[in-house]
Amino acid sequence: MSEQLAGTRVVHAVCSHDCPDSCGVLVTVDELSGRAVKMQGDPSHPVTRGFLCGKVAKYLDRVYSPDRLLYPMRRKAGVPKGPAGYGAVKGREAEAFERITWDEALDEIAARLKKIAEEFGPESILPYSYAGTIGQLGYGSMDRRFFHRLGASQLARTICAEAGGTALKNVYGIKLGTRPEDFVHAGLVIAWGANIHGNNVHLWPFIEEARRSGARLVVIDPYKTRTAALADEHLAINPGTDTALALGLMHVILSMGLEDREYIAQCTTGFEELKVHAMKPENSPEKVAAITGISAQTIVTLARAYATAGRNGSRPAAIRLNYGIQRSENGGTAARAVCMLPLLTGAWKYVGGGLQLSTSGSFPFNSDALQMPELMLKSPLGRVARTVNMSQLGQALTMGDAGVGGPPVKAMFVYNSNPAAVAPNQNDVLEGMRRDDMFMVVHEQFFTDTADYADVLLPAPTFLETKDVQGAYGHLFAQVSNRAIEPLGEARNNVRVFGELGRRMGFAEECFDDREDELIDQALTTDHPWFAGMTRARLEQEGHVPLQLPVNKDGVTLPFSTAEWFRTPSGRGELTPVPVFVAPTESRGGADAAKFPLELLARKADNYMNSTFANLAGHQRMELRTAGVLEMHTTDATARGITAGDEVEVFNGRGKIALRALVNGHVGAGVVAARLDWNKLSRDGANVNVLTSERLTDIGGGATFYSTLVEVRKASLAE
Ligand SMILES: Nc1nc2c(c(=O)[nH]1)N[C@H]1C(S)=C(S)[C@@H](COP(=O)(O)OP(=O)(O)OC[C@H]3O[C@@H](n4cnc5c(=O)[nH]c(N)nc54)[C@H](O)[C@@H]3O)O[C@H]1N2
Ligand SMILES: Nc1nc2c(c(=O)[nH]1)N[C@H]1C(S)=C(S)[C@@H](COP(=O)(O)OP(=O)(O)OC[C@H]3O[C@@H](n4cnc5c(=O)[nH]c(N)nc54)[C@H](O)[C@@H]3O)O[C@H]1N2
Ligand code: SF4
Ligand SMILES: [Mo]
Repeated sequence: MSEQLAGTRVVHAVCSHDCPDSCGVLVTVDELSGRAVKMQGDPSHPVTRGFLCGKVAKYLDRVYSPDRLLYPMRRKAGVPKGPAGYGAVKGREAEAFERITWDEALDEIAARLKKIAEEFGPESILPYSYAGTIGQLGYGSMDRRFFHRLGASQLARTICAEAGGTALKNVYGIKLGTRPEDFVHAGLVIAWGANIHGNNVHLWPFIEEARRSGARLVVIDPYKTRTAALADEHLAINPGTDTALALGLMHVILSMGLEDREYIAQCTTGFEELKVHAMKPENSPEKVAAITGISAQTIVTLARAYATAGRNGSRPAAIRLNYGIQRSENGGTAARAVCMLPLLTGAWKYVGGGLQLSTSGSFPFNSDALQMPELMLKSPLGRVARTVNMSQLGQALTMGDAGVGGPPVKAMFVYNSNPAAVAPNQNDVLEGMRRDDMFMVVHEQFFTDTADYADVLLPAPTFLETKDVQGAYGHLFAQVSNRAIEPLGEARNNVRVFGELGRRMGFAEECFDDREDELIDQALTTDHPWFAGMTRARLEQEGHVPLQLPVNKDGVTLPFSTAEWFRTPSGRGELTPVPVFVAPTESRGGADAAKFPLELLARKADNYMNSTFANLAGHQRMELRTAGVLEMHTTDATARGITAGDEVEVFNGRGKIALRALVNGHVGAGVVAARLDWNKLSRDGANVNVLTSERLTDIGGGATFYSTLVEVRKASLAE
């Protein structure tokens, strides 16, 4: 435990970044100055247990960064949209923007939005937000009320998890899985498209504890992540082939009769059909080996180990499936296939067995009360507005009516997101943002790549500066995040901005006056038994409160151990429609491979959070090794006359970027990797997303960042 320093107080907060862990955080605040002086993990949190990841351990650098956007600003007359230059994060904006008051900013936004709504219809206004904060209020409450009442386009928030989340719901009916604490009881852990050490580090100690008791960790990932490097076995699967591998494992399990027939009979539907399909010769280990690049022997061994774990008193098998496999064209099917494995072996029956993809669906927050979708009917539209898919932003902004099926986008309001850097097919996104006939507001903490295109900029607080309530997608505790410090400068949180804007628009409904505590109460108002006793007062007192999940006769929570847990239409685990492997168009087995033969993994950085933190010197130092780098296999480098350290051009039909070749054994032949950054920090003002496509996943309409074909050439010296 930490000693409390004299003259300070300690405030319980929750890390609001888009991470499965949702850490409990203790912020030490100096009473006199009101400044946060220390941040640490809350040791009493049962899952996050007192430590923070490397990114957030340095969080005060972010909060008190001299580069914060602290005041509302307006683009100066005549200054074109887009960055003034590259390499500078701060300093250039003074040339492009002038400071204004909040009143001026809100009046201008309201006037412009009103005019645009009258002239083109309210659906020509597009909100664009994702998960800058995953607090319930910051992620989606007053903002949704505002856009619903306005009649603005709805945004399909698909950029991250929609394919996998929908897949999980298709099979189980609910986003829920093995508790992280229970991984200590596993005998075999499979990290499947899951960079646990990099992206979900609080699961790691539970896995390490299991390994000390003899558990094996197998990582299935085309890239040698930190997790893979630390594992017992790394299976470097060919990208986009996970459906084939899952079917191959099923083939072996069923041929050997290792399935759990009793569990299958009680808890699943569609088994016979799946069995016929999985047993086809096309799913034999040999055929699957040719597709996945994993040997037939390895597939047989893994299938047997997986299916027999948990039997005869041995420790069970747990799959940590994460969102890596579903950022691929057929990633929804792949996620469904993997989700079916524990239904065949009955791994759910054992403590420490099963699968975890996301636990977010187990928090019964009352999102209807927070977001009030019924306000759409009170808008001038008088009906539910059309939906625009955020993973096709380039198309929505550049193709007029054809891109959005209705009035073209004439205004965009960006908050909780940095689409200029994170959205696919970046060249089209930036072309759209450059349009002079589009009014753009950006609510941000920093001068991001997206801020460069704003007409009006609004300052946002960090999670230390605001109050919220939060669930998690990697554990089962609800938490309240208290405001530790006053907002810096003139920062205003999402709730306040959209409430005040509602008033300026003349929306008379009282709901636009609700503030944090009222919204938290509304979020918790439900008679769902899993939230029994979950009140704001209790959360404020205890910091974190566990969900009241059902327990069995031994008092143990065992999701999907019995049929009552399933929320599918059949009330069972659904094994149909049977998953069928189809090679992504953009993969070595796909149609475009002749032209662009290399599979690019356009990855996340271990020390950033998507594009967040990329502008901070301390975080950049931790990422030095992979900054501006293309990781290649020696075969592919040699074939192109490239040696480590060479400048290379990475290109396809959508765009190109200049990077430095790194031959480090992290990728296999045919695969290259580069990671996200801020565009303006790179020499040519672009990041990997100039190469990624707007093609959508097979399920859920998600983005396909990991189905990207490219070619690489040595940069010519003349350039
Ligand atoms: N440090 C850090 N932590 C983060 C984030 C971050 O940017 N940095 N982002 C946060 C966010 S938004 C999310 S959604 C989560 C995501 O957490 P993860 O789901 O772990 O996300 P990814 O890193 O996208 O993908 C995981 C792994 O899948 C691998 N992969 C790619 N294609 C395939 C494939 O076809 N098959 C298989 N088997 N594996 C494949 C990738 O190489 C990667 O190592 O992490 C969160 N945590
Ligand atoms: N190539 C490639 N592209 C990817 C991915 C990938 O793996 N590869 N990952 C994808 C995934 S999984 C995701 S989730 C998306 C993430 O995309 P985004 O959700 O856009 O994530 P960030 O880049 O973290 O940007 C979030 C922004 O929100 C701001 N913010 C934080 N808190 C608040 C707040 O309270 N109010 C307001 N107004 N703003 C706030 C932060 O300052 C930050 O700039 O990126 C996707 N893009
Ligand atoms: S980013 Fe994730 S691991 Fe890091 S402090 Fe936040 S919740 Fe915890
Ligand atoms: Mo994400």
